[in-house]
Amino acid sequence: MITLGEYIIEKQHQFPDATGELTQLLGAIRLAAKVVNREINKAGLVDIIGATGVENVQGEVQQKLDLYANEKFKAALEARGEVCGVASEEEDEFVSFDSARSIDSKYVVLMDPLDGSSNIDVNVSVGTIFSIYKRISPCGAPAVLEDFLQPGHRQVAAGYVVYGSSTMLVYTTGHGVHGFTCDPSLGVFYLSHENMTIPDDGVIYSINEGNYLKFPTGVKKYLKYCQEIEPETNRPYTSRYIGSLVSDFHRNLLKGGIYIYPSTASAPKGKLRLLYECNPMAFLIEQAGGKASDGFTRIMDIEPEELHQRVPFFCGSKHMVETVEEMMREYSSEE
Ligand code: P6P
Repeated sequence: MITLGEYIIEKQHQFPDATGELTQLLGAIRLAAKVVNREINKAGLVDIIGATGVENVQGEVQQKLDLYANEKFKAALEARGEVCGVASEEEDEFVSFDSARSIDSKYVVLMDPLDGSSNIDVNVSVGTIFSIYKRISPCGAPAVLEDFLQPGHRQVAAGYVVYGSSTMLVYTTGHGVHGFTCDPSLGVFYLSHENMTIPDDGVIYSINEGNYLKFPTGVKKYLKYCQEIEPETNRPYTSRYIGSLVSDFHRNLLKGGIYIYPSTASAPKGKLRLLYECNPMAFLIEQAGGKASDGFTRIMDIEPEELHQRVPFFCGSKHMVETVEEMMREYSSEE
């Protein structure tokens, strides 16, 4: 039984300039995850679920736990002094940490503090997603926008917390994907899934088929392919869609599968955000042997243009993503 903290320290020699700062940073995320987990587990018992009536920059009504999680992760990251700034789904602009202990720090964090929060009131699992970069701007100055608008292939670490039937923290620093399960009696994350890999093929597809009529032709063709009866290729596949990216991603990572949130007629760039949803998940899935693209371009090669930009997202088992990409290319002229 090795704890998350012990594992990070044991592996920190893998970091190019292991000075313990990234170790400290991941420790801050671990702490905030425990605090948020505690509130989620009793959300039904205290006045903390439900909407605040306030809209975030996405135009989405913020759930109280969204804001709670956002504040706890920001506070933990600022207090640990390894981060000079944070960008969040719940913040219109990035937040620079200008205190003496943070202004010289060399990392920035981008996060979705509580993804899928509309599921909280119905007791469906939700998650936190985080993405970590080295700053570009010089130490001693506040973080600037360019520190956050970096392509995904420059991430130094990424991960998620899934607050499900058990609470797990899954992360990568570019040396494989490793999962830790929280023992609620001790509040300790123990290594439970070392070197997680996604099967090259799967039989699960995750997509909101309610948007079918608005999908690109390539996606419609892929859904038809998934639903054809061909036992020798294990079709028809199984449709599983929780409405919580972290939960769908985590299941597909373990069992094989594909998650698709494509562009639609009403959302030409799709719904998911490049910087704090797609890039971290893309880093994880590639480290696990899978693939992530916008249907045409590798997610981690997309040059960001603004903090909350959205991209179409195809992510999961390598062969499944390649199959739908082929159909997207074949029918792209019909859009
Ligand atoms: P829809 C949650 O809001 C989220 O960002 C993801 O977690 C989830 O997969 C998706 O949106 C659900 O969106 O449009 O299908 O309800």
